[in-house]
Amino acid sequence: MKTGIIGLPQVGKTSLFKILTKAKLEDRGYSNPKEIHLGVARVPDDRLEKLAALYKPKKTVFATVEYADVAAIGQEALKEPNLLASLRNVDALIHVLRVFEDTTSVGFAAPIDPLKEIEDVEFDLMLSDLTQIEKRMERLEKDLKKMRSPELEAEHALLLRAKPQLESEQPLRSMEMSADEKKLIRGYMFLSQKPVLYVLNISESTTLGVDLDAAVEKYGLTKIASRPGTGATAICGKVEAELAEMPDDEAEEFLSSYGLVESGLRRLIRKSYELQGLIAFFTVGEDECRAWTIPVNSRAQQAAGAIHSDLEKHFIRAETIHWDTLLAAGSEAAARSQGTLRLEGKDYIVQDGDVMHIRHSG
Ligand SMILES: Nc1nc2c(ncn2[C@@H]2O[C@H](COP(=O)(O)OP(=O)(O)OP(=O)(O)O)[C@@H](O)[C@H]2O)c(=O)[nH]1
Ligand SMILES: [Mg+2]
Repeated sequence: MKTGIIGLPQVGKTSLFKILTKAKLEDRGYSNPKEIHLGVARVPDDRLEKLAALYKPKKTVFATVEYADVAAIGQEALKEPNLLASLRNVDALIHVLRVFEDTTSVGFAAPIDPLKEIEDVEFDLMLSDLTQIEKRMERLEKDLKKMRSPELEAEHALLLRAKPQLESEQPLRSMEMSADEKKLIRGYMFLSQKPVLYVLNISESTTLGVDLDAAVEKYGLTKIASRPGTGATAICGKVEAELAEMPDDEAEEFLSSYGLVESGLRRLIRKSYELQGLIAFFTVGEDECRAWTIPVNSRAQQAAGAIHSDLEKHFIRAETIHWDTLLAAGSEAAARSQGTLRLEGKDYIVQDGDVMHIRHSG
């Protein structure tokens, strides 16, 4: 699962990438500013931390997400084949919007207007998709003249629906599609179809005592964020950059001095995880407590496959309990005697926050 960080030039994309992945880019020999930076971030999870406090395992393993700091969008950028290819390859987008003023740098003469930034970047994404559709349709129409096939006809019909959608400046993520159509369209990796999280990069002075949801409302993103496959949040890049360098207890104090209860970065990572329809289940023990990432609505047997393909193959049952029920019971033995530790079969739909022991044969 990879998330691409996009946005107009100089809005704070690389800064966000650095705090997300704790990457020290200058140490890693990224010499070319056009190079795509890749890094991994830990998905913060209070539930796993609490489970680890109960089990005191040797190792606690958080879920991770991969981020790509692609490059600025705009001015023909999407016509560059390398950039376009890496952007097509991501599963979701984080779109950074500038809400900070920086008088010390040049080029910040433009007024702060996140809605305009969304419009501009979305336009480029849609234009790139439209160009791709037009090329493919030309080819398809030629092929269909030679030979009619139901697959090609279905594809053609779908593109015929997608084209006017883009022409009327509606991203493909808001087009209704059946499961079959989604499958059919997947191979195109359309940019405007990818789920997007808009991130307002707000200035440190406005964060004082301001809650981050209020920023989303203030800059007019609430309505946009309710569209399909779309979310919005805010962070203060400057504050987060300082936070990233601090030990946890100091970080907490620092946050409260800004009137914040939670780091915006934690929320951001979690939101981008949710936006992709991902949930976590846990395995626990004295050796290791660990979060595993699965798509929402996964069955228990598929979830076992996230751990190991053998567990999926030889799956018998899963001992299951929700994380907070387990914590309230205090131990698995106590939960078992209370009857809250259940045995679930292969078709059980795993819930976000389930703790599971997979029983298997062989
Ligand atoms: N005041 C303030 N300045 C910021 C913030 N985030 C980034 N900047 C400044 O904005 C400039 C651009 O930041 P980058 O993170 O390099 O932005 P970018 O979007 O990666 O830029 P390009 O890759 O060139 O498009 C730098 O001078 C940063 O110091 C912020 O939250 N507050
Ligand atoms: Mg950059």
